[in-house]
Amino acid sequence: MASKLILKKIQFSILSRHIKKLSTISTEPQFLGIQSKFTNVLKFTNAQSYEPIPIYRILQPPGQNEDKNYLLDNETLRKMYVNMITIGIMDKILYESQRQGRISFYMTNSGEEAVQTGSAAALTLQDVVYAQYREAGVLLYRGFEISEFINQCYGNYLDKGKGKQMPVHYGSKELNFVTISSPLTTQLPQAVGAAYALKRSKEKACVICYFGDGAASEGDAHAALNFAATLDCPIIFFCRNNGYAISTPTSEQYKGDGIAARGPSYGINTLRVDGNDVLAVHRATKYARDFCIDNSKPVLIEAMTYRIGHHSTSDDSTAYRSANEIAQWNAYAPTMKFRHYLENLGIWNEEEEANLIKSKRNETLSVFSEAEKKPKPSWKELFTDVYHDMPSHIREQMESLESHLKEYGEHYPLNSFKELK
Ligand SMILES: Cc1ncc(C[n+]2csc(CCOP(=O)(O)OP(=O)(O)O)c2C)c(N)n1
Repeated sequence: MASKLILKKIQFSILSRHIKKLSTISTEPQFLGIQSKFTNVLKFTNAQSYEPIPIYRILQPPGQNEDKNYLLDNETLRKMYVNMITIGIMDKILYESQRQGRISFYMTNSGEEAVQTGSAAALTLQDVVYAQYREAGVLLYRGFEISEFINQCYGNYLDKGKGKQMPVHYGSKELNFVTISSPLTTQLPQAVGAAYALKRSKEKACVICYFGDGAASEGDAHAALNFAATLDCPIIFFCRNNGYAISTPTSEQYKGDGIAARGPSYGINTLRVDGNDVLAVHRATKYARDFCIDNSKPVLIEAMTYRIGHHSTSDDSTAYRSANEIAQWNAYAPTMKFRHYLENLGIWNEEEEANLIKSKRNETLSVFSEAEKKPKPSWKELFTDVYHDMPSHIREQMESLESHLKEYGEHYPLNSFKELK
């Protein structure tokens, strides 16, 4: 009986100590990793729970008033327009040259001139560019010469890549433009690494990484966005959402509110912009750049646009989209919108347009015929620049080809290759 009483007393004392302990905890512990509230309403959160992210724009359709709060100087405006027209002229000539069998492959930029030019004009040469392949206008704006584009497409001895890459895989160390690689999305995690290095160097610059809506479906895109957010990297993820990944329309690529909707879920400040409005793209990129650099954090921009040309010379887009759809976008082409704006400002006219087209066309054609005559890089360059120091197995292959050519050289077009001094 006595022992039962003692046991009860012990139990009572443990219980009262426990109650005391609970009453000293004034607030409930918070789940780690999120900041949210409790609810007693059980319902799905889905696309309908949110307002779609709006599309920022400045240039209005003809007949509507423009937002006059964003004025760039006339010289910049003209440079941007010249850039947009030049890409179109270069595209036309190179596209036709592929059709004639003079180069092996080409990809046009038609419809995306504003995306490329507006963003490029908001950057500095210190910013590092990682591109996908449809960003020739960015490189042109940074100062890449028409001859450099064409030499690369021909893979002649003046090509910086020494003919090792397919056409349109440009790169320029001087212009801080990392060489394009064909496998989609590889540039995203690499760009984040470069942004992390920039952060550590404390340089006042950022990385901009361009990619398509299709590339955004690769796993590497997730890794890149999450790394950039958690490591606070100064990078602008610039998605060119042009409606298609070759023949796959965006309706089959994702089911949510585009690419922009992913930004907030990664904790990344996000903008959606009218990619056919060069001024809006410029303003958004500048805003993003300032934020990235001042706060050492990433920004995601989704530029809504339309790929007017075929995906590449290997594609016939009329097999998966209507001529009417293309015509509709052609009527709202970004170059036309911008030209209208410049004419209204009184800094562009019909005569200047005709002169620009004529001079750029002539320049491109003359560079083109020069490039075509230039020899290819020495066959030996096939083996160099792959490794910093040539490994023995590559050296053996080079020597084997050398002795083969000594014996059978007459059967090869060796005089179309440059001699290595
Ligand atoms: C890893 C990988 N998968 C597939 C391809 C083939 N491919 C080349 S471009 C492309 C479509 C990419 O579309 P998007 O990213 O939207 O860019 P866009 O061509 O529309 O500018 C595909 C599937 C590739 N190059 N790399």
